[in-house]
Amino acid sequence: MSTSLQINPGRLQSDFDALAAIGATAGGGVNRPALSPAHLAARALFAAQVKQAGLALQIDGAGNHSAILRCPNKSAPTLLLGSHLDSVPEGGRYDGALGVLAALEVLRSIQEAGLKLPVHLEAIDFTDEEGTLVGFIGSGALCGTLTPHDLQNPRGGRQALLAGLARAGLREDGLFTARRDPAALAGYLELHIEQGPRLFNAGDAIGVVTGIVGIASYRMAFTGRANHAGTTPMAARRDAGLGAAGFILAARRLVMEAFPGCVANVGALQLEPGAFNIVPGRAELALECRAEDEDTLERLQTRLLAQAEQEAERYGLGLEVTVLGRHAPAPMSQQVQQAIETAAADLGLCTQRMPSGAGHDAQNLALVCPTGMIFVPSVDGISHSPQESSRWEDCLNGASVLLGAALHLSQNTH
Ligand code: HGY
Ligand code: MN
Ligand code: MN
Repeated sequence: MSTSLQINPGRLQSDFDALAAIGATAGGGVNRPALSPAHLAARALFAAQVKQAGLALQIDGAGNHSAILRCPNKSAPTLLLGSHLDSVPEGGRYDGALGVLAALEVLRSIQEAGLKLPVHLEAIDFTDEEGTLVGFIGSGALCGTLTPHDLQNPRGGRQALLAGLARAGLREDGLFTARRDPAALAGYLELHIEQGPRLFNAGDAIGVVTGIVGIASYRMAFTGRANHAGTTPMAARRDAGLGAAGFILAARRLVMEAFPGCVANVGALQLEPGAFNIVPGRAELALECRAEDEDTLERLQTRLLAQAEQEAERYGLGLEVTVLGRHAPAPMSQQVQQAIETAAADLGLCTQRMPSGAGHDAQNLALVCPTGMIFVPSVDGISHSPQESSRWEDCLNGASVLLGAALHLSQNTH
């Protein structure tokens, strides 16, 4: 396979800068929640770049946007490369964006070189990777893991989902038409920033992802009794805020003492009615927990729910728990990991194999085709923040490894 083939660094840089300007926030971040006007504007830019490159543009029933470079054999399978253009609220400009634009750049470079591969190539931007609405709408629909039940009480709320779908011109029942026949997929490769400190601290250029954590999301509410903040004796209160506070601290202690390598996070907390002079009668929190394997995730979920019950009892409170979503841990393909390492070695880049503590669309694709991820260093490991950044040289290395691995994989599809 031609090793002289290279990506076009200047073109990737100008695409990246143009995209980062969409939904840009102070401090260098972006705010492009799934199917928000800013996200739709980012998709419009991607579509324009695809057309400008003379590639076919495809938008499926789940809103996934793709550039397609077909090979001469019409019945050939498709090698998918991609990531996501949506962001978390007040997020960073590299998370997802780098992977989508690098995938597009790989297709353009191969097209310009006139290379004829035995597979079709597709650069895809998946809908709602960040779970602002549901979580993995696009890759879940494509892989067949998304169900109508997932849309009834999603973690972003049903009204926000319906508003987003309407804004994007998508229909609930249309989402499921995005499903692909796994036999039509040769594999999936995703370039992504690590979003953690390992590569940056080790001075390694490329991370070869071995597996992606499983993630469970809950909405929890501790329920007590709203009362007068001035006249209700401290010992007589049924203060819902105490249940939430006790649980947050106990969850941290539980994970740090009994679940090494796992995480639990309460990312949102709301006290109601929410006034200076009312003892809160309700405390609602958004909980996520993550583990690298199925059994540990199961045990972690059980222990956290038991802990919540304990805190509710301690403060004389009720407890409401709603499961909002669960994505299984996913091992990455050995074949794809090998292709990534070979591509990095061809470029003289040092690699390390590592798990992903972040969730990714790849954990859905791993269910239906050989899947792998390429990580590049995040400066100080910061992500999901306007301070998220990666050295541009590392981003270019990642895009070059994506090109090399795609070429390797395209020759070894079976
Ligand atoms: O939340 C995550 O782990 C990913 O960034 N979506
Ligand atoms: Mn991401
Ligand atoms: Mn993210």
